[in-house]
Amino acid sequence: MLTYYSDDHHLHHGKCELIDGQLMPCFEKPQRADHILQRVKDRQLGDVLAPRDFGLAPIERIHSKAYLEFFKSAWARWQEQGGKGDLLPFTWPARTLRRMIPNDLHGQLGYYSFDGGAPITAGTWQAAYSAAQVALSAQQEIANGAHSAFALCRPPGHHAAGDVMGGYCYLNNAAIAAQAFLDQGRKKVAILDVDYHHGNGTQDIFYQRSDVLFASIHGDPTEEFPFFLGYADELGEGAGEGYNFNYPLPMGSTWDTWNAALERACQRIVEYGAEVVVVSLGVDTYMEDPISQFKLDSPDYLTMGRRIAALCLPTLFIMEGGYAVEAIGVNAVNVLEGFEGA
Ligand code: SP5
Ligand code: ZN
Repeated sequence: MLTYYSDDHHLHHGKCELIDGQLMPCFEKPQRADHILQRVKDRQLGDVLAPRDFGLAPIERIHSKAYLEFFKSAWARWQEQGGKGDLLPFTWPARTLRRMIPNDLHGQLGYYSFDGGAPITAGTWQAAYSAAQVALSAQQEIANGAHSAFALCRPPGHHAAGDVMGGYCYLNNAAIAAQAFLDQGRKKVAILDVDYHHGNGTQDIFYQRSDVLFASIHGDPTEEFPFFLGYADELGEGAGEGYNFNYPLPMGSTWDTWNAALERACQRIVEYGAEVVVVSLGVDTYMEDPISQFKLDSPDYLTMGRRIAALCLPTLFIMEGGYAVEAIGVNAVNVLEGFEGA
């Protein structure tokens, strides 16, 4: 399997995030992708290629121009103000406030985000832009006839909606790739989101559409981030009704529970008649993950990959979360090796 990867991810390195009342070093850090790349090479998964540049047009199919313009220019505006440190939001248009776009940089940052977990640094735009190009390059590989490809994206994307960043995510790499398949003539794309957290951004983007089926297995949002989306009764809306499936699982879930949900998700993908599968591949379901509460073990990721392979569909793997840095390479590449029947 080919891997697409860009060193540009190093340009994004947030300093800290608020966890349990404490400012902690960001869990979403460059070493994550470095470890995965190293494991891809150690296991000789296949060649590692730099992305092509498909420009902004395929990104604009998912994200609004206003949002992209804001994101791209935010750091320079912050520097003009003499800003020190990362650019982080601190006020959001919650229920009792007006959903409007103020002039102020931090006001706009609140408007275009849903949490304080997506710091903008000097290189964040370039890193996120390159991650989207990595996803598009791997997508193109499959469009050209490959059965699978791995997009080693960083920063991740599945929490980002059309004009909202958050949860370490800025551009929704999986959604951008899924839309590219459709724009090239495919009619039915399934997104299988196996990250520990619900892919709220991806769900929102396709919630009213039937050309993308979204299925997500994740920590029960009653108790887990992102809290405000990801419940089992969210089935899609309008034309999208019946094309959204959430499998929230209790804290502490082990492989057996997780696997039963995977089986149900796979059945939906088969019933749908998907032509291609995009996997939002987070490995923060791992038992040692520092911010998550599932109990998958490293060999389980091989089994996961084998089950996804049994769908017998062209499959695009897009890297999302996973914060147990020492094990992230083994776990992510295990899914790919399981898929390939290694
Ligand atoms: C892409 C992705 O995986 N994003 C995840 C963002 C999660 N941000 C919220 C983290 C809350 C962690 N709470 C941990 C409590 C540990 N004691
Ligand atoms: Zn996650």
